[in-house]
Amino acid sequence: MQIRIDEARLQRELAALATFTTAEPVASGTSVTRVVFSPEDVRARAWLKALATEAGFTIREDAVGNTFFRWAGTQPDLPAVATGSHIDAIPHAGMYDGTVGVLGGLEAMRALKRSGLQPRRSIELVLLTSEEPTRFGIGCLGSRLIAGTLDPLRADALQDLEGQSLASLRATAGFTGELASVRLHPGHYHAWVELHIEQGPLLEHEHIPLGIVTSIAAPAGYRFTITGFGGHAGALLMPDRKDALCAAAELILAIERHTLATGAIDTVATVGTCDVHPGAVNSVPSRVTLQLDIRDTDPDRRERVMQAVRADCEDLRHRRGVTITEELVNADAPAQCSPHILATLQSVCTEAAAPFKKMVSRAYHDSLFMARIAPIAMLFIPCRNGVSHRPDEYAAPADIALGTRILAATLAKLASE
Ligand code: HGY
Ligand code: MN
Ligand code: MN
Repeated sequence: MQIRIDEARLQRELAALATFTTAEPVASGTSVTRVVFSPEDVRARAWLKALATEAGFTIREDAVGNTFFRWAGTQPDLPAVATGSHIDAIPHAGMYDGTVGVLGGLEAMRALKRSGLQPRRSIELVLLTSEEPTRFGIGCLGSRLIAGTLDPLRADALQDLEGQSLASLRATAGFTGELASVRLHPGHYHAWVELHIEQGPLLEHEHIPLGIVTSIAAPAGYRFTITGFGGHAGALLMPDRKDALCAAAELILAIERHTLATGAIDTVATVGTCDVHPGAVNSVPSRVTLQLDIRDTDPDRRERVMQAVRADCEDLRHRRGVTITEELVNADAPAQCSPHILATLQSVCTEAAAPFKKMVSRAYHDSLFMARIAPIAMLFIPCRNGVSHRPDEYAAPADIALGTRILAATLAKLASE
């Protein structure tokens, strides 16, 4: 079977998808902002559905907007083989994160169809809703609901910064029905394989075009609210202040210190947002909210960092007279990829004489949750300087085409089982 990837068309479609954005053009690359259920997200979804319809695939949308593009196999009742990713993009992101897996998956299915393949198992491309935590503070909403790891009522009550709930936003976007109906159960899929840019420097640095992911690190998210005693920046004397931002600064540095102290390269932590109240230059901050993103391939080691941070919070409460509350947003387990799918990917790469490297994914992906209901694996392609979540994110057309071709051959093998 000869699998020919239409590289030029794939590039055109990636460029077209990047136009569904609110980001201003920048000189450093293609800046994309496409927040879930925004008008540009809704338009991008419609554009993608038109492409899939043109390719002859059937379409199903679930109650949260996960969208399933299906190519029926000769034995359609067998559990399907699936691939997919996301098209939502954080503010001022690049144009390849997630989209390579969705448009690469679409082109892989089209290429297999062009090759004359009649898959035994159906092959399904899945567009997963809200992989990024931008709007609702928690990532992988669509795949969490598929996996049953997020309570549907809690999910529908999630709100964005304007106080709009997931329930209302998904309804406005045209997605109705009970969120509980999103759940898929183990056995629903025969296999899941996600194509994604590495979002790190290793493949490019080692001049290797493909990464076969063996495990996905476990992310956890926490929200800390520090409340002190603020007031007039001139009249409130220093001994009378309980400056919430100074306390937050100590907490942020403590998080960095305890993360580095593990000595493990796989333990990473970032305080990515810091909301200061009242946020006026001449007013002593009385309240600060921090969002912490901490990850590790070892969840116990991640928890030990959190214990050390909590001890420092206790010290800050006493020394600075502030209150500090901690809210758990998510604390997920890592995912191990399926030995069988890893072996399949490896054999496809070997047959294609395509060099590959086995590696850990430190970024999380929808595959982290699809692993709860199906055997999974991920296939990485290099990205320039390891840059991601920035407009200068870049993946070479040849790398995207190779990743798509390996994905296609892997899907074909798995669909024949
Ligand atoms: O943050 C992540 O790992 C993913 O890109 N959402
Ligand atoms: Mn991302
Ligand atoms: Mn991604």
